[in-house]
Amino acid sequence: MYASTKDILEKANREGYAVGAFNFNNMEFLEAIIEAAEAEKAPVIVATSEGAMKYLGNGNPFRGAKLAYAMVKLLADSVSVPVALHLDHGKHMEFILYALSAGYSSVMIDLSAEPFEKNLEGTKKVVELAHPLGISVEAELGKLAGIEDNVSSRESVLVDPDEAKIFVEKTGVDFLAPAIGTSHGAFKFKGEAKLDYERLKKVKEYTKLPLVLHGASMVPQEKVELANKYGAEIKGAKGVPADALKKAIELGINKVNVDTDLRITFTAEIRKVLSEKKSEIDPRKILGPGRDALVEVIRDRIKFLGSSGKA
Ligand code: PGH
Ligand code: CA
Ligand code: ZN
Repeated sequence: MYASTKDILEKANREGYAVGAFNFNNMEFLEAIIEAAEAEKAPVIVATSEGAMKYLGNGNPFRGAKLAYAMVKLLADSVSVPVALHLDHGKHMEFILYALSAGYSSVMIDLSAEPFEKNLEGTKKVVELAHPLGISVEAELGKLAGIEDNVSSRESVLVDPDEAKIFVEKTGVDFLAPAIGTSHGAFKFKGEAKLDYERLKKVKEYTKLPLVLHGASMVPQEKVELANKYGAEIKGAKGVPADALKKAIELGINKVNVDTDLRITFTAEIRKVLSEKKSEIDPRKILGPGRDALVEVIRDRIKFLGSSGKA
C-alpha cells in the first residue's frame, strides 16, 4: 500500500532496524524494488533524485515527478507492504514543489553544502511547506566525504552533534542524515573503511530521530567481477563493509540509501546478456534479466537491514 515515510521510519526507530531506500530511474528498477519488498514482507522506500525526475519526464521534471508518483501509487496499491515515495537530495525549491504537488510521501532538502545557518533556514521553510500537506522532511548535516579527502579535511566536514541538536529543534525536521564518513558511488574508501561511530551515537542521543545513512551501498564484489568480466572498467570498486553497516544500524541508522549497488547489478547483467546473445534484439530479453537480478540483490539487502517481516 502507498504509505507515509514517517510511519515507516518511526516504527523502524522504535523497534531498532533499518529500511532500504532504493533509487530508481525507470520501471524495471521500481518493479524489482517493490517485488522484493513484497517477497520479504518488508516496508520499503523508493526514491527519485532530481536527475531521476528529469529522466522520467524526458527533460520535464514535473512530468517526471507525476509519472513517478503514478507508477509508485499503482504498484504500491497492488501489494500488501508499505511503500513510500521520497525525493532524494532535493537541492532546488522547484523540485521540492514538484514532489510536494505530485504526491510524494517525503522530501529531502539537501543544503548540506551551505553554511549551517543557511541550511537551517532553508530546511525550516521546507518543513513549513511540507508538514501541512502531511509530507515529511529529511535534511543533511555535514558533507559526505570524497575518496580523496584526507583525515583533517574529513574531520571538518563530518556532522557536529551539538549542531544537530540545535538544527532538529529549530527546524522540526523529521529525519536527519548525519555525515559520518561514507560517500556516494562505487569508490568509497581508498584504504580502510572508517565510519565515525562516536559521532553517530551522539547524534542519535541528542536528536532521537530516525537517522539516514547516505552512500550506504556495499558494492558486492561478485557483481563488480561480473561487470568487469563483461567489459566494465570498475576495478577497485569498494563499498561499506558488512560489519560497518551492521554497527551503524545498531547505533541508530533507520534509513539506508542504496543506488550504486542496483546500478552495478543491473548493468552487469545486461552486459552479460548482450555479450552472450549477440543476435538478441528484444529489449525485454535484455532488460528483463537485469530486473530479475535486482530482485535478488534487493531481497538480500532487505534481510541484511533487518526489515524482513516488519511490514
Ligand atoms: C545514496 C546512495 N543516495 O542518496 O546515498 O548511495 O552511492 O552508496 O548507493 P550509494
Ligand atoms: Ca552533503
Ligand atoms: Zn545520498
